[in-house]
Amino acid sequence: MKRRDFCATAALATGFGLAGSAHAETKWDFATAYPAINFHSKNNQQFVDDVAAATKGALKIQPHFGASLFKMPEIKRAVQTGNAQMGEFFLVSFQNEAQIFGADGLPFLVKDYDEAFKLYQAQKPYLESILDKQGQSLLYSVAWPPQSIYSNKQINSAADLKGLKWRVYSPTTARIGELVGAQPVTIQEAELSQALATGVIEGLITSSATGADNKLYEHLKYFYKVQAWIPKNAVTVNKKAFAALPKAEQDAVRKAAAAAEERGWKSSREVDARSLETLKNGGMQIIEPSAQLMGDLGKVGDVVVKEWLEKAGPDGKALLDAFNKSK
Ligand code: PCA
Repeated sequence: MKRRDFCATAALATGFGLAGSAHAETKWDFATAYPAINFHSKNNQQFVDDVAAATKGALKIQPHFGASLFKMPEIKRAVQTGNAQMGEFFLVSFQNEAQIFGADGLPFLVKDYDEAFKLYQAQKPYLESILDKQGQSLLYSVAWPPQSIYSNKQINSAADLKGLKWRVYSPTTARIGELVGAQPVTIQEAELSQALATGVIEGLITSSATGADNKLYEHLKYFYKVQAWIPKNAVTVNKKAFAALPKAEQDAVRKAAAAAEERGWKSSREVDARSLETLKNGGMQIIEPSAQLMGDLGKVGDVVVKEWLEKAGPDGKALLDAFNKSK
């Protein structure tokens, strides 16, 4: 899908002829999975606009929101193979490929955004090296708001999750579901509303933002603010496509990416506060979880972290050590 067209319109219009003024224009596709109204999507749009402005239109990136080009689980591979030059995907969904991708989905490791950012710094060298081996380069990574529990019934302890049709998006959320005796079902964000409307799921763990984007209050009544982890999206670029750019355009992409990362983390915090209001206004009960529920989830979390460490080996341990030291 990569095109590098020679654009001579301007040259012709001003009468200078082709040879001197023709300039190359590169067009990229940017596959994303979340709706255009989502804050990651808005941040990506700003990134695209910044690149267009900095390169005076020489690098045109076309974002495709809402999983319209590829579904979320396909996006990483699409960038790897060059079927899309850029993509955004949810890191923890790829934990089976490399345990490092799941580090930011481990329960109760971080207590707030500041710690989530520190965990990211500890995780980043590993992420960069794995992605590089997969033919892509990390441009930026932005956190979702903290992950909390939505349910169609009251949840006061882990026992209340038993039998619940539990939407999952990662190996860890599936494992948690198993440990509490829920019924895990994998559903992509783009299909959430439909899964709720048809009764395929009755509860899930996700952010305030995703709850607001998908009007989850139309189907579910309870939100338990357990804030179990703060996972991230990653935006990557195909290495060959990036290498083919003139140096000035590469610099423009990196610069816009750094700005997008900073802006994205800031808007994530703001969006969390705003989305909680939206949920409340939509009729959802925002509830502080009981000590029993937090205690139960803490135990489940310990099992999950232990199992992750076993699978992640020395790199996983070094990552967590680096994070703990930086806290
Ligand atoms: N929303 C996305 C990923 C994490 C989040 O908060 C989802 O639920 O799929």
